[in-house]
Amino acid sequence: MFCTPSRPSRSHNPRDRALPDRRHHHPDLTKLRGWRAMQAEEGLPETGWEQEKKWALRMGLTGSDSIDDKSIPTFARGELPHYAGINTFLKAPYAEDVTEVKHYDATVLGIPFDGGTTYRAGTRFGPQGVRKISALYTPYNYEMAVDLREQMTLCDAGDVFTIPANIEKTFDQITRGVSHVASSGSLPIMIGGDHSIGFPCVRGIAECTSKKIGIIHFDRHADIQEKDLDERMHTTPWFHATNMPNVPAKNLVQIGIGGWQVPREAVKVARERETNIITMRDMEEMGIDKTVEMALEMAWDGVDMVYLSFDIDSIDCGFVPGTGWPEPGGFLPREALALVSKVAAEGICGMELVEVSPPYDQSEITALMGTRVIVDVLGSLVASGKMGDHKRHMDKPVTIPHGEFEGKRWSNAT
Ligand SMILES: [Mn+2]
Repeated sequence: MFCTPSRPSRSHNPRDRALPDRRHHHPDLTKLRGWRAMQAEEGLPETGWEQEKKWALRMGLTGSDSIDDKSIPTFARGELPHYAGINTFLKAPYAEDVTEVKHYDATVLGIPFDGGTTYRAGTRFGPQGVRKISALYTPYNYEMAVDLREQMTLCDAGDVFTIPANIEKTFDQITRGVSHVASSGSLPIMIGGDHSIGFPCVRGIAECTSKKIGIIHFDRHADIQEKDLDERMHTTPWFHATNMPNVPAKNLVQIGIGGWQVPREAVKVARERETNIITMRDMEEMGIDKTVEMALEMAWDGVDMVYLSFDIDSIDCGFVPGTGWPEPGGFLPREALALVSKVAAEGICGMELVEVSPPYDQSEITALMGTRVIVDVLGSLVASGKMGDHKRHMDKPVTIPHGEFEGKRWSNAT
């Protein structure tokens, strides 16, 4: 018989085993995050999940008699199965009537536009690509010990109606859509689209407030020149955003900049406007915590809220091939996720995920990475209790009229 006498035997009393400090598999086990997260799950409610199951049976009819699990409906509704259904982001409710977004803590809106692209296009399919792969996620994160479905409300308002051949009209549409969501008090989460949308997205929030906004921008590229190829392209959002009186350039913090694709024109503007650039190498040398500490200090200095812009190409192109301007030497996925989580833990007034281009993607890994950035931000906002903090600053809400219609669409109902 093999035995290990130095190892204390495990108690067989169930009451003892339920107590974390009585676990003896290893003396340090209870110090690990893995252990703490396992215990924390017990404290999370399940009411949202119970409600969703009942809702699914109401919407999708009860399942066949032969199915033992009576929560399974005939028609797939909500989270399960992950391969089925009509995909909104994270299978969140579709706010088809966008006047309803005010009922949700956060609203996802797609911005399918790649007219600002100066190399590879395809980001007009970004929102649908991200929504599709987002279906494989549950709303629960083990390490954060958060369950988004239980701890926040989320909807997907669908896409802004962009005008493919007209950047300026598209910008106006985006600003209008974002300002509607921001005015409602819901947190706007934009899925691009190329990075030209950064300007109209920030403008949409800036128009709803008398307060000041800082920006934390993850990218390999500075994106701050005035024009590119004679237009306001995806290389230009921060020039125009920081022209707005309540978006000071000194509160723009750009993290991950570097490589061989930063136009010198942009550097001149960054220098003139005194933006703050932390290169990939800076981050590597300082470490994640110090990088975030500096970034937050500079972005939040004298402003009331911070906007988060995440260009997927800030991650090493080996992980995100499906993007418009791939560049080697970027963040590792773990670094990027840790950075955005820590930034979000201080609160944000909105975020955008840009430059996911599904036609160039492989096995949906770029879209998957983009999804992770968004859900990690949401998880961090929930875990830190900062979800909804931006609302009080939306002191100049805009009202956009809706059309009049009564009856049913595509229906025989009278
Ligand atoms: Mn970029």
